[in-house]
Amino acid sequence: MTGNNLKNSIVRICKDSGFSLVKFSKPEILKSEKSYLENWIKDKKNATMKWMENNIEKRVNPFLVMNDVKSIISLALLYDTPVLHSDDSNLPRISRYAWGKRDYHKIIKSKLKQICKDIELLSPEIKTKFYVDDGPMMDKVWAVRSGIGWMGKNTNVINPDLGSYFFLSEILINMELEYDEPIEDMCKNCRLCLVECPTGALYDEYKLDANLCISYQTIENRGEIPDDLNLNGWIFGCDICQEVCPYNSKGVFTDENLFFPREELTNKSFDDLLNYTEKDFNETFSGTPVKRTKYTGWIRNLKKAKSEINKN
Ligand code: B12
Ligand code: SF4
Ligand code: SF4
Repeated sequence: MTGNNLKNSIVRICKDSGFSLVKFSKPEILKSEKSYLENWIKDKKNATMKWMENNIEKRVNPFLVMNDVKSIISLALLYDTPVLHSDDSNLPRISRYAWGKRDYHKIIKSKLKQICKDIELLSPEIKTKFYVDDGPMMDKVWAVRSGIGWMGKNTNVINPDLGSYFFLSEILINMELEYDEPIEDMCKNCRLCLVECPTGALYDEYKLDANLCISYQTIENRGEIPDDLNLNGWIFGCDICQEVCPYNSKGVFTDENLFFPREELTNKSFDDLLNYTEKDFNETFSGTPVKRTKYTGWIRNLKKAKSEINKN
């Protein structure tokens, strides 16, 4: 099979499995990204996410992940649905990526496992390896290099037609395939995300301080949330800097039923959710992203967000 035929076959396999975008980039050691990442960590912008300080060499060097990698395939899987959060600001909000019935890591890993099997069947010399989110790969960097989208000022990867409500993943492959080109940054003079981020976490264009980010505080922080950081009703994750982005108003949605919000969470009050026992919490959120905050984080987030609403 020639390079182009192989690339087309791979794109078809990935698209048949539900991925909207499949783009290819050249594996390289990430030099400027490494120094940006190191400075970001030195400035403690990673807050308590200590794991980001580990394996830096591996995260910026795809050859340490797969020594004979020749192409990196970036994939985007849409997760937004036409369902909107209630406009009642007295109700707690869970971010769109997490309110569904199953954790995206599980959904995507099972798709990628099958895709890699199918790709390896195309020729006996092909070897692949896949990652989504929790591996030693910088998902956004490879997505930008392959032209999936540009790095937005809100630090999410944005595609001009699809917006930014998609998960990113990669397949590393030992075959040289035609690389795609990065695309233009279309943020231009817009600064809506910086203006609307309620906590100042986007402290400059393309720069995020996790300490101030509601998403970090409600998902990753295992300790106390600073008193003066208002959660604005969000109890798990935060979508504000994507909701205000003009590229997310095109009505492009997933057809994956598992990403649609769970009925038992729709229009529930703070008190309804505070009534969950640890057992209820574990049963309700088993196999979903919300489980990550654990019961103590769940109750902490709910109590804090409720008290802030009561003060307003
Ligand atoms: C850590 C992490 C977080 C942290 C930090 C977020 C962040 N902006 O980095 C927290 C917990 C806050 C977070 C929140 C969210 N996350 Co998150 N997160 C990650 C994770 C695991 C690593 C990202 C990372 O390395 N950050 C470190 C910083 C330094 O990197 P960076 O901002 O990307 O910058 C790099 C380059 O762009 C470049 N760069 C950027 N600016 C500049 C400037 C210069 C001058 C140079 C030279 C280079 C450079 O260098 C940097 C690398 O060194 C990735 C998964 C992965 N494995 O990559 C998911 C990931 C980024 N998250 C994702 C999502 C969906 C979210 C949320 C939307 C979830 C939610 N609704 O609450 C929010 C969005 C918040 C936001 N505005 O970014 C998706 C994004 C998909 C997309 N379309 O872009 C990812 C890719 C997960 C996935 N596999 O789909 N996340
Ligand atoms: S996720 Fe929320 S808090 Fe974090 S940068 Fe975006 S708007 Fe700000
Ligand atoms: S809101 Fe505007 S500045 Fe922010 S990411 Fe979207 S287009 Fe870029």
